[in-house]
Amino acid sequence: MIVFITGASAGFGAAMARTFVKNGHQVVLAARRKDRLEALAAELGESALPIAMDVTDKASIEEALSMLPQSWRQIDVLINNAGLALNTKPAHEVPLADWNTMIDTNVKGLVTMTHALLPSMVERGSGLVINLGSVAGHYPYPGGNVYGATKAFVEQFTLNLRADLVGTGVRATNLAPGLCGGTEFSNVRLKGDDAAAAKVYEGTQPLTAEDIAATAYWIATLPPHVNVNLIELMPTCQGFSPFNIKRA
Ligand code: 8X3
Repeated sequence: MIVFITGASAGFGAAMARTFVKNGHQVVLAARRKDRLEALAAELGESALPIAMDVTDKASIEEALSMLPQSWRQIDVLINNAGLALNTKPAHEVPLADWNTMIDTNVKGLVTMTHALLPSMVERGSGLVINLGSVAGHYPYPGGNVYGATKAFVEQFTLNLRADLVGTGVRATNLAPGLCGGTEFSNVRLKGDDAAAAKVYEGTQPLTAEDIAATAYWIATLPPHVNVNLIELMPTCQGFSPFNIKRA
């Protein structure tokens, strides 16, 4: 299989790249950070092709796709992994720029990548789009505001893709993880406050990027007649909050 992974320079993306390559597949590593991509590509060998690109920039996506060598053009699996959370403050305290950055990447970037690669999958009668959702798209929590809303978009977009793709042979999945450690997710969300980021995982045994990679690999290697619409994972130590009722 040829697998195209966005946000491949670290975290889930890098773990997924390692898993697919280890199992004999070719992986296009797409991300903004060229040096990180090249280091990962050097580790993975010739089954990995690094491409520097920004999912929030349509021209950069088009240029990257146009530069793919002929033998790398039939993308079997698109993993829309690039995404981020910014801020844990309540909605009325978050800068609008943070909201827009999340919408640009998690929503518009994911949609633009899908729009670019879906027609060729439909033409070939096979393919798979795995979108990285989140438990934050299923359950509200304080400080989740626009991040959770972008992941709810991912959920509904994926299901609507399924509705349109029935009969085409192309599959779509929303892979929605909960608390996951060992990635830069919380460092980015908390804007470089690494002590606060570490605290998010204190005393927990969170999911790992390898758990997510194993799940993506399982989804991608199921027989072609099986479509996982949605899969939600949490670490065993995570659960649901009770409703929050302000009493007088
Ligand atoms: C991130 C998962 O639990 O931090 O997508 O909201 S959580």
